[in-house]
Amino acid sequence: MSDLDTIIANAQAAFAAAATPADLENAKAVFLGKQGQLTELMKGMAALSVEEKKTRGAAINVAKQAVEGALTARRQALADAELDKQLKAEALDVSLPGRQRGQGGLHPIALAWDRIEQIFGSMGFDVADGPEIENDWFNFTALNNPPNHPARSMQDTFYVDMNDEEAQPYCLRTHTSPMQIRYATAHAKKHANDAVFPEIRVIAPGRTYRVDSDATHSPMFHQVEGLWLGENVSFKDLKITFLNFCKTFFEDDGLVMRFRPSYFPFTEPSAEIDIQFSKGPLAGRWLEVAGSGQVHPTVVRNMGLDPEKIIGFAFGSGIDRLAMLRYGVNDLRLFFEGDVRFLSQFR
Ligand code: 2NL
Repeated sequence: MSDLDTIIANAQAAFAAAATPADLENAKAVFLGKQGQLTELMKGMAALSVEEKKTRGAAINVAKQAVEGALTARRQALADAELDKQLKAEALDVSLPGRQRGQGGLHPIALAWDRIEQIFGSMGFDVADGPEIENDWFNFTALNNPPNHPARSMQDTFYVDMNDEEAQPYCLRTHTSPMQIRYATAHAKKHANDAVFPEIRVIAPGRTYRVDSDATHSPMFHQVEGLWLGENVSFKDLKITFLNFCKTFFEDDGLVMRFRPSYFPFTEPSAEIDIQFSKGPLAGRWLEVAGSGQVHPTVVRNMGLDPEKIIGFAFGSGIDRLAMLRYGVNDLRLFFEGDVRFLSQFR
């Protein structure tokens, strides 16, 4: 084997052994670099005669082309292998099912709440809003609660320590009435000088709090109250309004309603409202769904209105109970556990 054939064979072996492009470039330098074996042979031709230069030069060139060919082939092979590796790593299985986004939904209490606002809205009722931490005036006093009424006791009401001994006590509101007192007070101020008093028609839905926790009571629950005040608003209006609400909310046109005498400090006279479904698993049973009454003159006065002129009614109902009856839920606690198996049924 000639010296050139040996160089070609060595170059081919060295290139084949190069596992990376960097290895390959190092191997290339050994044969084709400035001090590479073929370059050195070229330099060595200076001493040869013209004839010898021709044949030797041509032979070296053929060898150089063979080495360059081997180099190019190996470069391509390494690049192909790299691309192959990358394609395998990034393989995309187009037959896999797509990733699905979990579908959410409104909580049944939120659904009931929305329906309540929608139905009363259709009868001209505005929606009031207000703080969940209330002071003594708005939660108790304005509503004609006597100073030592049991509802004010620490056993029934969550008190909030505001670090201010001088201020009136603060508590988590025990009903949503305070929002209506605030709403009516603002309304009275705004229209104090109007020739004709514009009616107040408002509902107050929201979270309420009482020290109470068992199978049928949650320390946080939801209430909706309604208030309709004007110069000529009567119990008849309460009856037609609430009956229409119940028929629509429960989707039962044959539903019937009755009033039962009751007592609340903020209304006089007062009545419990019972309903009876005409269909469904609860048909024929009387169910208590709200308390109501004509707003007490003292409460009307506490709103900044004249009880000799302004009269009307109010009612209060539990949204949680309305939702239980509407959606057939038999345990109040299910609403507050956050179990998806329960919640997903209302999507
Ligand atoms: C019940 C009883 C009731 C009211 C709430 C009310 C509000 C104002 C003035 C007068 Cl601003 N009354 N609210 C009246 C009667 C009953 O709720 O058992 N609720 C679950």
